[in-house]
Amino acid sequence: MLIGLVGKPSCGKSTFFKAATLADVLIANYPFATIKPNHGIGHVKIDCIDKEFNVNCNPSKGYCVNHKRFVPIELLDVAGLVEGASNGKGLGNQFLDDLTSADAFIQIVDVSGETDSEGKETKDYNPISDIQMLENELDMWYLGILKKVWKTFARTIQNTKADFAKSVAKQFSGLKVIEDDVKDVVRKGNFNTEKPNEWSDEQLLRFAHELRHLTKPMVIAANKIDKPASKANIENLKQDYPELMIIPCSAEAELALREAAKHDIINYIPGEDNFEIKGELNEKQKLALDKIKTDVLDVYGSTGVQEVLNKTVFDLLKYIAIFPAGANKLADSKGNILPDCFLLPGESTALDFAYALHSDFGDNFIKAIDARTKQAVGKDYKLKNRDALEIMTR
Ligand SMILES: Nc1nc2c(ncn2[C@@H]2O[C@H](COP(=O)(O)OP(=O)(O)OP(=O)(O)O)[C@@H](O)[C@H]2O)c(=O)[nH]1
Ligand SMILES: [Mg+2]
Repeated sequence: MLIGLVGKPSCGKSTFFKAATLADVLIANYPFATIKPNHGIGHVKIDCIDKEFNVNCNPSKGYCVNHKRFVPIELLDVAGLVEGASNGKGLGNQFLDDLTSADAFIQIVDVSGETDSEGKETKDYNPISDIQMLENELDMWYLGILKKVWKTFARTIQNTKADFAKSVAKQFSGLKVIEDDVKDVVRKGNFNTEKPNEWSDEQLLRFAHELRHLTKPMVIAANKIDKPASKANIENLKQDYPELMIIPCSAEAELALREAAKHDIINYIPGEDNFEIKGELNEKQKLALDKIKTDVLDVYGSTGVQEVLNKTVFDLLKYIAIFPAGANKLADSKGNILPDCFLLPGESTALDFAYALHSDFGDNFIKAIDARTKQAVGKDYKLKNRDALEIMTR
């Protein structure tokens, strides 16, 4: 699972990334602070099943606090994108190629109105056009990728009478394009798949747009909610983009809380609406934490960063979390209880899960046992979120 953080310069991508990963990255109040991409591990948060079994788990990856399990996902923070990037403005859009294999994007939008379209400091800026700008630039990026090979590709399809959807999915599998996506796009857009060689530039752009839309679904992280103008700007965004998932957040507040927790100043579980002060605070720390409490947590119920990650994985991508678990014992051979948790597409079956564990498990699958009910299920059993299963093999 790879999720890309995209947005205009200075919207807070690196701050969001650092809050989610605690990796050491540059955060700065000038545009194009990030040049090389930052790759790191963040987490989605689920109710661990260890509570139901009256045990405490020992995750091999991620961690668990108070029966809240944090399951790792990969995050990528890239440079800022500006209007005209496809023509080389700013840092261009070549750097997006690091994101071709991303499953989804989180678009960070600075809703404070304090940075302009290029990320420079300003006042009373209306962020409404930022989303449109970014989507256009992403479309132009996809168009560029398609155009590089389209002529030869389209001619070959036409000459060999190859299946259009299959060929496109194969050619662009690196972008996570699958056959069904292509069929969907073709059906909706009425594209002539017999003669792709004759498509106009406008048609190819429309195709790029639809394909990008499907293969890089996106949530909006409406960032900097700790600033005064943010609330009204979010309402406007929601009105203008009713079809988008818009989640308020303050990356800066989340980063401050996670760092304070790391330094043992507070107890804080990401995504919660409160924290507990542990040690002696100096006046500055006290003020900063008070401000986070009153301006962010009390108003929005959390900093929103964890919610953005969870909604991306579970609501937008519709993934589910599955635990490998022995029907009779929850520990692995080393005595670790429920060490693993897998994120799988929502449509997955028991057999898909077996293959996710190991191809041998898939090849030799007999049945799966539900660790809760001890009932056996077959290969076509449709997995449910937080299922705990043992795979029985030949
Ligand atoms: N008030 C407030 N400021 C924030 C928040 N998130 C980020 N910032 C500030 O916004 C500025 C830009 O943050 P970065 O994380 O470097 O932004 P970026 O999107 O990575 O910028 P580029 O790498 O230049 O594209 C910094 O001064 C941050 O401290 C937030 O939630 N609230
Ligand atoms: Mg950055």
